[in-house]
Amino acid sequence: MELSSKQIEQFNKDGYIIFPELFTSDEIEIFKNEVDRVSKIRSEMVVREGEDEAVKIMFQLHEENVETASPPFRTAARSPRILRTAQQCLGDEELYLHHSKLNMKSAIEGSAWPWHQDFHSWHLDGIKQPDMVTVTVVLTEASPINGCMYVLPGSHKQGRSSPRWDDSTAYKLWVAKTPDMKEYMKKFPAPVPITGGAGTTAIFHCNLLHASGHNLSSEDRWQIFFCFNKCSNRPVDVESPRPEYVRSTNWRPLQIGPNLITIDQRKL
Ligand SMILES: O=C(O)CCC(=O)C(=O)O
Ligand SMILES: [Fe+2]
Repeated sequence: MELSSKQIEQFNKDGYIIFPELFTSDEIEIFKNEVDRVSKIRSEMVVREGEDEAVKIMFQLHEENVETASPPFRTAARSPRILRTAQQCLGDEELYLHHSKLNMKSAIEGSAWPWHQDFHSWHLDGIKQPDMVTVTVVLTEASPINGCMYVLPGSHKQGRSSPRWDDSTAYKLWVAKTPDMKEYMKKFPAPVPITGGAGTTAIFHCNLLHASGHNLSSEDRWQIFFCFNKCSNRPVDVESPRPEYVRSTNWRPLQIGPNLITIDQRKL
């Protein structure tokens, strides 16, 4: 898959592009079976919460030789639809994955992610330049009622705003300060929801402000995130680095692989 120069221009201007139902229903079926399989694994990379131990996040599905390794998600991360899109938006062919994670926002209980820029945490990981993008694929239909993501168009352009640490939600992360956020909402076009059928995919810049709401629906919302960095922008050493599954040190450039996700790749 090759983006047109118009699409790259749109990415540079708005900070994101949405591709409706980029993965087929057969591919989504394979992904969902993988989600069921991996979510049963007991590992620090499978984060559970609450009394019923519902899985909240699963990490590192794209890697080899880890407990959560998933050949279909590994193939997806290297597919032209994902890797080539990231390469084109970053204007660099040598990329690696800083991490991947699958957020399972559970029915009724799955809570909001406040407005934030991802690059805050990644800068603290030792990454100097905001030359990173995330490709996210919705694995279940995404809608406002099930807590779909929203992006604030063009907000990546203002650079990094000074964040505040927020531990009031289940996620605990650096978020945009409320007075700043009110200003940004006046300054930039209205937030855009990333909605659509399963397989809908979006790419967004690491400084783009984004958020998502509570899941008020009766179905879980599953969404995977592949966070790419330029190999030339790999992190410098930091004191007490976060674990490998969120701050990868596998800095070898990813090679483009097959485009289609097929059942055979389960055994790869
Ligand atoms: O799952 C979501 O809705 C948002 C997740 C997110 O922004 C993040 O993991 O940084
Ligand atoms: Fe985020």
